[in-house]
Amino acid sequence: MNRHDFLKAGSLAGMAAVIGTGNAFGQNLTNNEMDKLVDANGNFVLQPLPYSENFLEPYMDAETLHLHYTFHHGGATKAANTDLTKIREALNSNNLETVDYWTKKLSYHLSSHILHSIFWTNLTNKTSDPSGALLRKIETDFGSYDKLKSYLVKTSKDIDGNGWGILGYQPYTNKLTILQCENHEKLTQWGVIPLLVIDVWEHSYYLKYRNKRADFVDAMFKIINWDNVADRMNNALKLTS
Ligand code: MN3
Repeated sequence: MNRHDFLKAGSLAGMAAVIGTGNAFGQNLTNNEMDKLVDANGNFVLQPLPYSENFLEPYMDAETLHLHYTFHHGGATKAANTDLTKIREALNSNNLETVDYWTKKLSYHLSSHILHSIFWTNLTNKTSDPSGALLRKIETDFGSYDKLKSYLVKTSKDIDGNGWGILGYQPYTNKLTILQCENHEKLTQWGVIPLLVIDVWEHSYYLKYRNKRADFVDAMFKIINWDNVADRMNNALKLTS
């Protein structure tokens, strides 16, 4: 499938070649299971690190790694389970009063779980440079590895407050890209593939619905193409099959 077909079909199958099939993050992670973020019951789990706590010395000290992994990553994983439980309770009791709060919390904690799981597996105990297909893609999208490196270094150092520097793949444009991520989430869960989106910017309803965003959202459910949503879900499922 070429890129045009990929975009036309809204298919994300092309991503499989980039991120590896069979798991969410990468082929070489099947050995350590660090990428299995949920257990058989759908609860979030903190997997063992793929190395010992002093493996990254001296660049990352064992004590920092221990605290970081156990209390920050581990704490977020635990909290994400609480958030999910609260959302399930709200849905079961038909009381949506608190779902904004818990959804926001879940995006914060689950994004932490996801990004930390990637972070630990991104690191090893020897220095290397990108090569092969990754290097060629970097050269196409950034000019050279040196340019990517200075761009990622600069944007990571300049993040306001807490956050992450991220090199990512944008499937909709088939490009590697850099993100400055403040905190963890800005209400996203990293890696989520949009299936159904509702545009609630004012420009999408102001002529007909004036200030009544709620009426507009209700009306959208008269015109949603669920076959299209189903297609998008099927394509997304292929990533992990
Ligand atoms: Mn951290």
